[in-house]
Order: sequence, then C-alpha cells, then structure tokens
Amino acid sequence: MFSGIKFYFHPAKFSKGRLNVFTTQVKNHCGIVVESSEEATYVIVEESCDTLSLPTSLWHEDRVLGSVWLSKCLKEKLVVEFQQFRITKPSLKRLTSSPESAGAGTSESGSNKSPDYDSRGQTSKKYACSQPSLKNSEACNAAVLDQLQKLADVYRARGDQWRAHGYEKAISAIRRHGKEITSFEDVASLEGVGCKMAAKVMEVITTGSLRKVEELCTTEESRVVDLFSNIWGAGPSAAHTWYTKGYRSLEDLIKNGNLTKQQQIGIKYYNEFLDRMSRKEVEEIGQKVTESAKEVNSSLTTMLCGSYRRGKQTCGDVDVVVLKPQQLNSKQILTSILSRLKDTVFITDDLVSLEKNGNQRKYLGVCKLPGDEHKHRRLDIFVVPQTESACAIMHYTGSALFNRSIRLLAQTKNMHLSEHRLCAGVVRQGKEIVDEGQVLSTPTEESIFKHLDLEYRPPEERDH
Ligand code: DCT
Ligand code: MG
Repeated sequence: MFSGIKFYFHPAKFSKGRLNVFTTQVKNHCGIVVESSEEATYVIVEESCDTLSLPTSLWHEDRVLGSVWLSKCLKEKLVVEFQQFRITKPSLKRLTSSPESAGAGTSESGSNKSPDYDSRGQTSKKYACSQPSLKNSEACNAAVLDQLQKLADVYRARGDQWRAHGYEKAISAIRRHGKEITSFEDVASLEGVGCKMAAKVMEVITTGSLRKVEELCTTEESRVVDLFSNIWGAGPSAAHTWYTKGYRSLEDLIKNGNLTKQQQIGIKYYNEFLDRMSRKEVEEIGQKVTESAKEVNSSLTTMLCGSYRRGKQTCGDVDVVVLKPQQLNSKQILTSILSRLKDTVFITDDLVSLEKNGNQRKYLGVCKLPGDEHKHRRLDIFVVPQTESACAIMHYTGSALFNRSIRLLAQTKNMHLSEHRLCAGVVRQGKEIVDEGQVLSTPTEESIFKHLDLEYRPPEERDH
C-alpha cells in the first residue's frame, strides 16, 4: 500500500523498538525509508517531540505527520486520509487529539469551520457524542481504567484541569472501545489517545500498575489534598492552600480553616456526600420534589435528570428539572417549592440559596428522607420554561463530557448549543459570540440531534 512513498522518521522521541517496528512495516508494505527529511514524501514524528529543528520547507508542504497516522494506516491496511494527523509548526500539540481535549486543539480541530472538512464526514466522528457510551465496558480494561482514573483525579485535585481532561478523554475512548486492549496499536488508534497515553496504557497492561500513580498518589500531599478537595465547596486551590498552611485533617480545618458556609456543610456531611445512593432513593427524593411542585401549581411537571436518567446504578446527587408554563415566574415557583420542602424538614441545608445566587432558577442544597436509615443527600432543583425543555433536559442529563462534546460539535457547524436553546448561523470572533444567529425549533431531544446531523443517542448512551 505504500508503494513509492518515502518515509523519514524524525528520530526525536522515537524508541528504538517502535522505530524498528515502523521501519519493517513500511518496507513490508512496499514503502521506502529514507535518511533525510528533504527527500521524504512524509516526515513521521512522535507527537510529543520537539519538531522545531525540521526544515521550513516541510511545513509549507504539510508533510509532517504524527506517528498515529502511520499506526492507523497499518491497522486499517490502507493509506488513510492524513489531514487530521498533520503536525503544524511551531505547535508541538497533536492534531490527532480529539477536539474535546481542553487546550489541545489547533486550527484543524474544535474551531474548524471548513465545509470541505465537514463534507468528508470526519468532523463529527471525532466527537464522543457521535458514538454511544457502552454499558459495563469497564470490565475488559478494568486495571487500565482504574489507574488512569487515579491520575485524572489527582491532576484535577491539583488544579491541572488540562491533564485531568486528557486522562478523562482517554478513559472515555477506552470505555467506548469496549474490547480488551492488548497492543500499543490497539490503544494508539483510538480517538483522543496519543502515543504518550498509549505508552501509559501499555505500562499497566505489562506491569499491572503505573509508576506515575505510585509517585503522585501515595505522597502525604496527595492524600491530604485529596481529602480536602472532596469537601463540597472546596476547589483544588483551597485544598492546596490548606495543605501549605500545614493543615492535615478535617479537624484542623474546622479549628483554623476559615471555612465558607458551604465548606462547613461539606465537612458536616463529608462521608454522607461521598456515598452514592441507589436509584430507588433518587426516585423517593424526586417524588418529594414532585409532590411539592404539584401543590404549588398543578401545571408544573418534573423530571429526574443527571446520572439517574443515564441509567446509572448509583447516583452522587439528585438533579430535578421542574418544567413550568411561560407565564409562571421561576423565582416564585422555586421559593414556594423550597418553603414546602423546608417546612417538612426534608431540605436541611442550603448550599446556594436563591437570594445570594442572583440566579432565579437554580437551587443547590441538602435533603434527607425521614428515618435513621437515610443519609443526607445533595439535591439540585432547576426550574425551566417548557419552551426550553429539550435543551435543558439534555444539559442536565449530561454527562458533562457528552455536553462538552456536543457543544463543540455544534460550534464546528456555526451553531451554539446551551441549556436554553440551539442557534444556527452564529458568528464568533475567537470564542466570543458576536451574532447569536437564529434560534432553531427544538421541541424534543431528537430534534437537537437532527439539527446537528447526529444519530440520536438515548440517555443511557450518553454516559461518556
Ligand atoms: N454538567 C455539565 N458540566 C459540568 C457538570 C455538570 O454539563 N461540569 C451537567 C451534566 C450532568 C448534570 O449537569 C448533572 O451534574 P452532576 O450531578 O454533577 O453529574 P451526574 O452526571 O449527575 O453524576 P453524579 O451521579 O455524580 O451526580
Ligand atoms: Mg447528578
């Protein structure tokens, strides 16, 4: 398949083993391996390498490609389209990154607006939202997923959102793969998984664990920052600050931590909030909110969203959307529902109360079903006009990664999707929207997928 094609392997970062494998494979497929970049048809680089030393002429001719392209060709046994694997100067970032990777985009990815690119049908395939999440897909790569999740958590706790997101993207891609990974090529060919990540996956497969996890997750700092960042209302930066001030336990924080009201509640219910609840308990809590809403106004309807609607067996909190006719006032509705739920001591604490929020439609708080057997649970209530129901329900159903993905996909089509509406013909200057375009009719979730030219995914398939 590589007949007449000349390959030059830029030596930086290529391991000897990989270089040998690639060289042999190229030759086996009638390709030619050359010794200088100038005479090459394609210059293949490891995505992580410093390519600044390459001659300028190569950049002009778009001849520098990430090694994942070659892996893909070998796997699919054909010369696959190379545009999305181009490496651009002077960026060292990979074009093969899925566009949802925070910060990893280049001109080819999230912001690409070229209709030509779209028409090749490649754009939407790169987005997680265009593929179903698979149920119980954790089992076949359990050790890999466990180790990568540990790294994602530790980076998130340290405030390194970019790295955390990279790991989460890889976790999502491996889960969607749904098959046991046994080789480097298996994993490197997945969207959103680059060579460095693939090497980590191979390390788990061959050794059962990751040195990086041992290095980062077993220090006292990571243990304490992890403890603190699990407090509701405490972000990674607060957790770090407390650590640097010398606090090591929740008791230390209670004594000295200068805690916000939310963090005090977060500590009060520390273990209860970390415990996930059954679907049955979510339903019982949802029922309480529904009853109150119906008492306030019989035209109100409710829907349980979040992980519950995605069919998860356990849920971290309860996300209830209350749908209202246009003419009713959101704040009045929410105030009335809350006052009923507080009268019966079902709601025990406010985390973000309406007055302070400035936001008239969202409530975040704590509730508890009667009886000692029940724990305090996180409850979110969102009041939404029926006209926005599909966009709101889709947003509050998530997952967060699915939402990020579908919004980015919308951007590539000059659309804008929010929890309120879907607009087309949107004009952006950089990230800023300068013209909202036209609001599209979105009576159902199906209609949103249709506008975006995506196959419909039921909530269970959005658990990315
Ligand atoms: N959401 C989002 N972006 C975020 C967080 C949330 O778009 N950063 C959306 C998607 C899910 C929904 O809000 C509810 O959020 P959570 O309750 O935090 O998540 P969940 O998926 O319901 O999971 P959990 O079981 O942990 O509550
Ligand atoms: Mg939830």
